[in-house]
Amino acid sequence: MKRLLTLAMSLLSLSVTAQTVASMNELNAVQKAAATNVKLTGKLSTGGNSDFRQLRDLCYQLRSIDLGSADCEAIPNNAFHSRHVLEQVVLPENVRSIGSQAFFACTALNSIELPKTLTRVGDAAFSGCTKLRDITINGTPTLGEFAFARLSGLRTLRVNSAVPPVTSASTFEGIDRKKVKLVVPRGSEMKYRRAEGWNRFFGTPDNDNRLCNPAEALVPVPAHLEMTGGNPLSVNRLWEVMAADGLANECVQAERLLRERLPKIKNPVIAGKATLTLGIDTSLADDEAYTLVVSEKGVTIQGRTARGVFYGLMTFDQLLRGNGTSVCCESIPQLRIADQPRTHIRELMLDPCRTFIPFDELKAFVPEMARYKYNTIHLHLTDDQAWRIEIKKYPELTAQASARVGMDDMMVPISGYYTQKQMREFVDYAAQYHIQVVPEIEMPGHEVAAIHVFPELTCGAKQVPIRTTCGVSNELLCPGSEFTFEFLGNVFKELADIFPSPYIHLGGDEAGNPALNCWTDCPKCQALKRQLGITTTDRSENWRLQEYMFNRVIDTLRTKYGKTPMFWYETDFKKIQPGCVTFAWRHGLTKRALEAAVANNAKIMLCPGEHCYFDYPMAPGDMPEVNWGMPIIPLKRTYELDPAWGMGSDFEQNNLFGVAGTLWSECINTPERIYYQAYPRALALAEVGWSPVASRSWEGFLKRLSPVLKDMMRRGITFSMQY
Ligand code: TNX
Repeated sequence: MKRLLTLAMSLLSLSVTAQTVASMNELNAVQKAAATNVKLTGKLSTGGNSDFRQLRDLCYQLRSIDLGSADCEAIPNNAFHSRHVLEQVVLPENVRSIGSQAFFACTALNSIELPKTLTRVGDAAFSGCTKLRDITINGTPTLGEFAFARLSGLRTLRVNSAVPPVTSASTFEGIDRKKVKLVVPRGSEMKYRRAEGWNRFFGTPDNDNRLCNPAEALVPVPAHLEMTGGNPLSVNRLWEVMAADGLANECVQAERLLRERLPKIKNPVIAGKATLTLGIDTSLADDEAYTLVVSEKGVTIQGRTARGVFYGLMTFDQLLRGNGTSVCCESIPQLRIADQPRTHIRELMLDPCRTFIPFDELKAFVPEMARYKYNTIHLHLTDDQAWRIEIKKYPELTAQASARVGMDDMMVPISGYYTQKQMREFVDYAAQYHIQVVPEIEMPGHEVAAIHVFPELTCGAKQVPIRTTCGVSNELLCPGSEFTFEFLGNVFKELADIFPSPYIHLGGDEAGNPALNCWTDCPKCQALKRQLGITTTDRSENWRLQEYMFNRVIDTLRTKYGKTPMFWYETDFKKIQPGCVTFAWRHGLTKRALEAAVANNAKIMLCPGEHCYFDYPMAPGDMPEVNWGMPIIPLKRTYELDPAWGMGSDFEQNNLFGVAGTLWSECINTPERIYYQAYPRALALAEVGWSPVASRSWEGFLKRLSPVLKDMMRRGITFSMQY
């Protein structure tokens, strides 16, 4: 009765306040941003800036959506991906399919009724809807993998079909059968009891994950894997971790992963303990190298350093995961792995400026990267749209430039910054996973947020608003003003103290290409040009000024703080200061960036746009459906990256610094969507950066990818499925 009353009241409030329109194009931008209840009555569009994309990305306050009288046969993939405030949905009466991840992590959704017309619910469609209490299925749709996984709040599942809908074994992954009431038509219980997937509600289903096949379990693929024969190691035993001196952190990590994979061992299935031995072997050739031996009695991991031991543990974790059809396999064959990385910096770059990443979400990103042996996280802390790091000397920066409304067409409030205390905590946390944190402060472009707070940082001390759109701004830091150097010096002083990494990234991108004229008429810049003897007027002078600016800052960083500066390479940077690291990022210009690195004897990071820009869609129609004209980067393209770019072994030894994937966030509007953009391409890049060519193959990768992705789905990590 009480529920009926609540339902009636909520329907009443819906009818009173709902914006009722045929299509989203009838609402203006403000109405979309303000909408909490929307009822659509027309034929719904599904491609590009569709009704669904607008509902998801422009109506950020949307709590209820009524499509009951709309015409729509297919709810698209990702239709309401990670909409955390969406509580109620009425589906169209003629709907036939719900796309993959359509309601992924709609954490406020409270009930759903699937109409009779429905024939398919896509993979992970409702995964992670933790408040979903009631599901009613009226027809017999096929239910995809993990479609109703991780529904910790589920209490009633009502299926009004005497024939059990076809499910996969993973459809109800994580269901707590003591808490969920399955209601099926009288007389059909036996059929449900026997049907795959549904049998989860009646007992523990059989385990398909028996003997791990190491050849199909590991990403990145190891350099050497040898099967040594004999009886496999049974893993359902009590494990004891024995760690050598100096490996306290790895011991903790080992215990954690054993707890995660083997949570239910109360009475070990096999008598006798298994031992995980962690040790140091200084004869190994590389600081990140390790060996891993599986015997009948346990596992021994040795690294040249703690880092190597940690990577051995990440490999062990994947062996335990086996084929991914359950949390853990039952046994691992005896084997020996000898492994070490091809490149020494394997990085993902996060951009909390365009869209802020809350601190806890930022931390959560770390363990996932570590699984695939990434060792660097690059934080893009300032840009035109925000300043995201507390600077004690200039508290105005975060006070005045960390909150705005709007990112392109999304009229969303975006605010937040990291305190220095948080960043220190983050550095320590990441270090437990052997991940270093490299901070980036942009100069001289992409710095409007700082200029907004201190107009004297730019030529003519112009007052400029914080930018709310993507693209490039004309306001640059003024190289002719001493305040610019004083400001940067003070900021870098604090950064150098917070971040122990030997590297600091100085930005340097897009401050002259496309050509900007900020410095042309500025009297201070003109005076500086005279002083430096620069007489050209073809804009090459801009690059000379930039060089002057970089040289001064680079000198400060190196001599005062002992840091190695990094910057985004632009082809007009003819001279690279000795010891700096450049980043090859621009589409089509990688070769020129590499040649410049060789000519200057500099190190270079490979993150070419055509392979490594994970903010771009992975397939046509994939998220982000609306963007500034991003090219598509398929998974295979990422996998095909040759980190040496055909430049030979001298280049690889002397110049190649590592590989990086970027996650610029103009179009990434929830933390979950960072993972969606990153994975599975970040898995391909992890292998590009770690594995020797001889071990790699696209076909092999695809086979090895499958258990990784199953494991991610089980753990509630989202990724693009359109590869
Ligand atoms: C260019 S990549 C930029 C960023 C944008 C990105 C979008 C780079 C060094 N600069 O400011 O976010 O394109 O993909």
